[in-house]
Amino acid sequence: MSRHELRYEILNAHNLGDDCTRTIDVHATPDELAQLDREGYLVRAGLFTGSALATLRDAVERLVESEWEQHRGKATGKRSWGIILRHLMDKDPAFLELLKYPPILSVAQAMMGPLVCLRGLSARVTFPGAERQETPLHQHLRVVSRPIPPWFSVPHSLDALIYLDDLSEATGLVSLMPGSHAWLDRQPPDTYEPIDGEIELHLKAGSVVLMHSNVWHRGGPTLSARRRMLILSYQPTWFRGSPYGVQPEDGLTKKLLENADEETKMLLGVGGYT
Ligand SMILES: O=C(O)CCC(=O)C(=O)O
Ligand SMILES: [Fe+2]
Repeated sequence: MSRHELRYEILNAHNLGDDCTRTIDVHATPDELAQLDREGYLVRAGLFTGSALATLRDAVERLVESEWEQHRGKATGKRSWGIILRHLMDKDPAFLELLKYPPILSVAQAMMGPLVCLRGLSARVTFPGAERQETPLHQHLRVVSRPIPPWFSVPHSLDALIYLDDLSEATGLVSLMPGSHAWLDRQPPDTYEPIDGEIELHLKAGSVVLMHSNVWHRGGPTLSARRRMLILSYQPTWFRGSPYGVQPEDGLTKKLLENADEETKMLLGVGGYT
C-alpha cells in the first residue's frame, strides 16, 4: 500500500501555542483519497491476516457468548439484522488495539482533518436459519433536512467495515451505491432489493471497506454460513457520539483515560476542540 504525508496546522494558537501542527502518515495515495471522496468508498483487500484476524474473531466469539441471552432472548422474527454488539473497546482489550490502527485512522484524518474521534466500534453477527438476517438499504447519518439551510453542516464520518469471514452468496454480500453519500436531497428507498447502479462486493476475510457513513448500503442475507463483521467509525471531535447501545460503567476505555496522552483522550471523545 502506498503512503504519503499530510501536514495540518490547527488554527488554535489560543489553546495549543506552538503545538499546532499534526503530520499524518496517510496509508493511501492521493488518488485513493480522491476516489473515497468521489465514490464514497475504498476497498482494502486482506488488511487483516493471520493472528491479527484470529484475535479479532476470538474476541467477537467471546462477546457473542457472553451477550447471547441479552440479544437473542427477545428477538425471533421473520427477518432481522442479526445481533449487534456495541461499545466493543470497553469490553475486550483486543478491540482497543484498533483505536489507533494506522491504515484506518490515518485515512479518517486525511479526509476529516486531525480533529477526529471514535464514533464507535460495534460487531454485527448473522446466522443462517429460519429468521432471514440481512439489512435494508440504509445510510448512517440521518440528519439532513430539505431544503438545505444556508448554514448547514454537511455530516461526514468514516466507517471501516471489517469483514472477519469471507463475503459470498452463502454469508451475504455487501452492496453499496457509489456516490450516494453526496446526495443531500433524498434518502434511500426502504428496500431489501438491489437498486440501479449499486455494486456488490465479494471479499475475503480480513478485508475492509472504508466508507463514508452516508453511502447507501445493505448487507445481503446470511443463507448458509455464519458471518461476522466489525464497524469501526470516526467522526469530527465536535459531533455527538453514536446514540446506540449502553456504555459499560467501568469499561476498558475509562481505565485507559486515567493516564492517557492528549491524542488518546481526543480519540476517546475528551476534548479536541474548544
Ligand atoms: O454487514 C454488512 O455488510 C453491513 C452492515 C451494516 O450496514 C450495518 O450494520 O450498519
Ligand atoms: Fe450500515
